[in-house]
Amino acid sequence: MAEAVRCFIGLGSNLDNPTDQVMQALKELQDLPGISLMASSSLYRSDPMGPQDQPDYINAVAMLDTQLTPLALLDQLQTLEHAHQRIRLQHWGPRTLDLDLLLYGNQLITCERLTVPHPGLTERNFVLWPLAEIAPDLKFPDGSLIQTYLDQHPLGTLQRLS
Ligand code: PH2
Ligand code: MG
Ligand code: MG
Repeated sequence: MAEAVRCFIGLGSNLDNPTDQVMQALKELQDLPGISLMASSSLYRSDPMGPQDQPDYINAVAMLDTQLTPLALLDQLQTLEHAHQRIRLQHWGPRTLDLDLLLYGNQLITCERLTVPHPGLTERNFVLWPLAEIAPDLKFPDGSLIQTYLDQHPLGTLQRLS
């Protein structure tokens, strides 16, 4: 069997009880075939990035090991998004569940459906802080350290929930 690859997934929701959406999604990730959930961050409340006339988000990050290929993993994530009644209406607009593949081992992936590392990864405090909580020594594929980006994108109004 192929060796498992360490991956990180960003979770976000700002509709229909976001806390439940994210907690439920973490459970569902655990149950997906070919995926082992290794760790999950706390939940964080964040101000919306993008259009401001939308509710606050709940964000979190999950660490998993998988034997799925990147696109097979993406299929699984999108199936989960659909199961949460995710509808794409507006760019950066409100959503019941967003599951972003942030990192797939040290691989660089650019294809029509997928860009990895996720382009927003090193820019968004609501991704960086939960990621650093579960992987404080993480090195990105380009060799840069997560701690460097935390300094550039401080916690600000981002709130870690207990
Ligand atoms: N996701 C978006 C758009 N804006 N804002 C926050 N705070 N958190 C998100 O996860 C988020 C967002 C599109 O994916
Ligand atoms: Mg997103
Ligand atoms: Mg997305």
